[in-house]
Amino acid sequence: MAQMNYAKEVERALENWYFAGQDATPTPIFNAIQLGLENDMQFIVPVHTPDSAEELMVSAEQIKFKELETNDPKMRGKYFIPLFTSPKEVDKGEETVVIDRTLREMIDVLDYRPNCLGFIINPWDKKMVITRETLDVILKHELKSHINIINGSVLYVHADAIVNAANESLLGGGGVDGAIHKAAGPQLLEACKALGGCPTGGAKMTSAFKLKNADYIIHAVGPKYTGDENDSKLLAACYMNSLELAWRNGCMSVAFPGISTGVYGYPLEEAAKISLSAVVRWFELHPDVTLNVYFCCFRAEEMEVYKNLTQKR
Ligand code: AR6
Repeated sequence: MAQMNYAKEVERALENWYFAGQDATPTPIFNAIQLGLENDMQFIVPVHTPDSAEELMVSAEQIKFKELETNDPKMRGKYFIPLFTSPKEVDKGEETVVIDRTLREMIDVLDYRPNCLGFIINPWDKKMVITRETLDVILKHELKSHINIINGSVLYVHADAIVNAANESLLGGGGVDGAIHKAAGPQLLEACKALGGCPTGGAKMTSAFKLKNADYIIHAVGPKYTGDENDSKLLAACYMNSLELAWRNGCMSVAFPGISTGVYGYPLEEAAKISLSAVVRWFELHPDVTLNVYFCCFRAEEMEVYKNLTQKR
């Protein structure tokens, strides 16, 4: 993966954290930051105009910060350093000169900045305050693939890959398939034509085209529910093949709809159990891989089923 993509994953995890609402866990964000730390992830840091880039490397004195507006005398003069995940996030606020710095370098800066309380990632929009204490927690966080249940359409979740519930032709249809094709634009259909279809249980990948919250679309073909015992094998295969494809293409995050639970008629609870077991199985088979997986519940009853299942576990 390219260096900047780790920061992008932080940005995506932050978007989803806000999208998921109050009870959302920050685990995907911690995963993204930890993985980024291990891979020299760079953030964009606002600076006063540097005298020379070289001087900046040594002193880091030019880093801009925001002092706290507070009446508390103990907090006076204390501040946070802003870090941005992308130029788009920088552009949401006041104009500034910026430099790229690895998170590791920025953590070192804290050692000789006693008044600095920590960092604010993306302060102009969906921000996260990382105090020194939060940073300690993140540094101790154990990287681990994670399942997040999200209330909302897969189309609005930010992930390297979003999964489409397609049919064997891969040429579009109703439900989430129709919505994804509409959002991604006509180029998606052209790309799908070139794939030559896909058997039930399989998955194929394209670019996300006009869909801006993802880089890839994985077209997974779920089974039409018949009640036959083979249904569950094919549905599990869809999830496992999608994760395999995502991982082989360098993705760190994948968002799923409830494959086969709409037009294809798979009973919700059964399908939810199969999807969770399949993803957990894939995690077990890949203990050294960290993936942020999102199950997107478009309908209230889907959320209900996933919540019940995950609370019991
Ligand atoms: N936006 C987001 N999620 C949706 C939407 C939407 N507009 N519509 C449905 N879902 P389905 P399937 C969720 O029926 O059962 C197509 O015609 C829905 O709540 O889209 O696998 C294909 O071309 C459910 O969780 O897919 C195939 O022919 C999930 O998407 C066939 O339907 C899947 O429901 C596939 O049927």
